[in-house]
Amino acid sequence: SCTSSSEHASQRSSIQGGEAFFRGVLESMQTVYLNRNPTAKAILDLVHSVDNNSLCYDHLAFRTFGVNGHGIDSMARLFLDYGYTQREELRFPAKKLRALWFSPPEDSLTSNGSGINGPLPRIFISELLVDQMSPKTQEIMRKYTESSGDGNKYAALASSLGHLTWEKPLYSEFQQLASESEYAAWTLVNGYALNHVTISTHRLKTHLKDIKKLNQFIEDSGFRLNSEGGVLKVSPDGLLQQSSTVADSISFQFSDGITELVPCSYIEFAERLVLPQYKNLPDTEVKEFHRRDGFEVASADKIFESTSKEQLSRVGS
Ligand code: OOG
Ligand code: NI
Repeated sequence: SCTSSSEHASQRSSIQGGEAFFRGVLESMQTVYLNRNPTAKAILDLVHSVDNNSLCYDHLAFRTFGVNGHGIDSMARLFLDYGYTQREELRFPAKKLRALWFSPPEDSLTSNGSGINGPLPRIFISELLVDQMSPKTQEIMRKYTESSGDGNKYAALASSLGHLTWEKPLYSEFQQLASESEYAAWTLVNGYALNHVTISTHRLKTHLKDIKKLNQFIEDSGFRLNSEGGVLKVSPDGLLQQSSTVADSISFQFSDGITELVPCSYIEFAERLVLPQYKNLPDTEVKEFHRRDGFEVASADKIFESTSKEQLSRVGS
């Protein structure tokens, strides 16, 4: 039941003998993420302890600066080279962002593993439309991306090492970006680091497969969920339901010696319901491709807020 397959016609790309290496890269990205984000680590452990089964990832997400080759393409390359297929574009005009998502290769080994060793996840990569920002903000983003030289060619390497491809910024530069775009400020200090992993709730085995029950369980366990527009984000067709935690903060030493807490990463949950045309299939026969695929702009717009000052500064749960 934890297998991944798809009917999508263009998903014929192959991962072949590179699969172990590719999964190793993802695993390193995840190690960086788990070491920096105690909430994500604790929640993964908690869900594992209750639902003592293989846990599947719905998707992984990254953020980028859409300027001079440092945007979506810089991170997408790894996934395209290992058999992923580019899918739809999502636009967020108010946030000056765009995103693309990628579906995994069909022939990846059917795996009984968990997380990164389970069915390969979808990939969600966004980019800030740098040209649309104020001159002052653009100047900072251009300064760091340009100073990284060919760093954009090594986005996946940077992500798996947990290293920025550019120098650490000044605190005042971080603040300037934060005043205009929290996404820009996040990307300046986190670079290509994994922004979140998403647990596929419908592939859990216990009552937690119901995302509403999982949300309640997470909150009862003392964790805060992103409340922007309501905790549960539901697509207009009702078939894609998502929620996420508020990002952890991490101490970051700026190049001027100032050390401040900055937003780091969060964890998301997604339940994909069975498409109407398959509603009579017995539960045991339902595969991932029978379920709602893709992403939802209005929901994503609110999930981006998981790293916002407003969500991080909320008191209590
Ligand atoms: C991505 C927010 C959107 C989703 O699943 O729709 C998202 C981000 O915060 O970078 O994760
Ligand atoms: Ni997501």
